[in-house]
Amino acid sequence: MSGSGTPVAATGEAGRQPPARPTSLRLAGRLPLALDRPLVMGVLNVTPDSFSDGGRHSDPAVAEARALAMVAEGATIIDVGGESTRPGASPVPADEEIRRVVPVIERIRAQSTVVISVDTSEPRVIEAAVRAGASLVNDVRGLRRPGALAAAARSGAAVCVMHMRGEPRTMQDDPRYADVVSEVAAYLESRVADCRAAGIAADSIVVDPGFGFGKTLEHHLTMMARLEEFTRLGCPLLVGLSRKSMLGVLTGRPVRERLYAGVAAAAIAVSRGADIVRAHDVGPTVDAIRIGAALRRPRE
Ligand code: 7PM
Repeated sequence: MSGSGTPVAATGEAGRQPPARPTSLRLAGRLPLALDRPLVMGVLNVTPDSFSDGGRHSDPAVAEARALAMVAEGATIIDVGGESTRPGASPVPADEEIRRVVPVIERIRAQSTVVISVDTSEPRVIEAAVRAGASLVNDVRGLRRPGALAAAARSGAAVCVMHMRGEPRTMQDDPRYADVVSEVAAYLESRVADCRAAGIAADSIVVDPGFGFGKTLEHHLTMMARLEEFTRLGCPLLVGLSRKSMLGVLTGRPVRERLYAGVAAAAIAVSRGADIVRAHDVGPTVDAIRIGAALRRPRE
């Protein structure tokens, strides 16, 4: 199993053997999730202000129907989020986040065996969401809020720790890195170590370099070109590129017209080692990542 104690340099010095990545993800209260093929995590925003679906899913019945449609299109995970991480968005009180996500999680859980993930940074939301049926905690803040890491560990859920420079409010204010890949990898490595120290199993930790979170186009292109370096952390790798501004910059297209760019990016990310792709357009992404998987280098 990975995470056997020796710190892993993500910079890949010659001669260092990276830890083998787990072939399945251990989840709260259910069978492990096989990672022998890439998976799609469908995005379900239950905020009244989401940039790409305009809060159309804030009614629990509508959100449930959207989740089941994504399952039918081939999503293996549904990521339910009640806080907007839009740059400059105002914070949502935990009670409000719970009111948004818990009824939706309960409804999906009652209708489907799909893996449910909760996109949150708040300890009380983590607790309530896992109790309602979520088995993965996806945190853009990497479980750095006071109490979040402990709440995730107590819940038994798997976690996805993502890299973000600063906070949503400030993350796009002139981000600078000497070497974006090594800095992001070093951050993820330290978050994984903290998760392990809090008692989270090595095969319950997913890492995500955080496309769109405190990086310029140049940084994004560098992370894509060198995506395989993140697999050396020894954890399953998740990426979210769907509808993001880098696709808009490269194509000149607004959010509603970024489908083809997004599926191209998903296929390439999978060909370079991504195990899970977070996407709004599930059906097209399922097809795209089949191509990416077929074009993967044989794994170490
Ligand atoms: C505004 C800006 C609204 C950004 C929504 C977003 C990721 C995530 C998000 C990701 C993981 C979006 C993002 N992105 N979680 N949550 N990885 N793990 O485009 O890239 O959906 S929110």
